Amino acid sequence: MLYRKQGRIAFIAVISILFLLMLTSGCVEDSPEETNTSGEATVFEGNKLTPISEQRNNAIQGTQYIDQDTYELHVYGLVDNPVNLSYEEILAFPSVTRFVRLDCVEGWGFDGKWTGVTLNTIFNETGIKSNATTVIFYSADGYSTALELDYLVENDIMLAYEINDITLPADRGFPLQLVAEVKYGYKWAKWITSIEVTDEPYKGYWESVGYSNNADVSGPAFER
Ligand SMILES: Nc1nc2c(c(=O)[nH]1)N[C@H]1C(S)=C(S)[C@@H](COP(=O)(O)O)O[C@H]1N2
Ligand SMILES: [Mo]
Repeated sequence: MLYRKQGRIAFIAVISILFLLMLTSGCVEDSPEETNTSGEATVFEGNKLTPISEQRNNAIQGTQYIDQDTYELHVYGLVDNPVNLSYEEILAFPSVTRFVRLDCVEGWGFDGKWTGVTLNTIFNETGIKSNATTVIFYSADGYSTALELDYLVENDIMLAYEINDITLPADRGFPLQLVAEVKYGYKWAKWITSIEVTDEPYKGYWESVGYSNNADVSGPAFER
């Protein structure tokens, strides 16, 4: 009798441990419960995401508040067909979603799940003149930055409108932030209103005071 009772307890213990192991091992990784109380995604493709509340934020003039009903993204310069895209038109393009880390040159960073439209999709609408080399991003706060056309095209870089499955909050760049993968945070323009395609090198807000215009996170922060 006693042995039988111990056997049953051992059996229950083993099942409980197996169940706990299953819960923590990733067997339930893709369950829809991978969100926090704000409805934010907390994991994406096995990568842990930094909650928006713990993500730092940097802006030269504070938060910009953009009205989505009157917003237009202007794309012009060395293109065949300049376009003015409404917020709705931007959302209607095919979207991409990726896990990407933002590293500010000051030493902080965070991991996000980003959703948006690629510049290749937009350039497909506008066409690009063959002599184009550089793309400049202008923002509502007077900020600007630029990247090489080849970098944007080859890496299929996106303009994000969602972070961790949440519409980009105003303080984080609504309606669009450039997800400049593997580049320092100062290339990640927020509140983008215009995109100019050019054949001249361009130095943006931080680049013009000495920050690297290449801005690879593995490279130097300052230009020598
Ligand atoms: N329009 C605009 N975009 C901007 C900035 C800014 O001041 N204005 N700061 C840049 C810098 S230095 C960093 S580190 C990132 C921070 O992005 P986050 O607020 O999404 O963390 O935004 C970049 N984009
Ligand atoms: Mo930054």
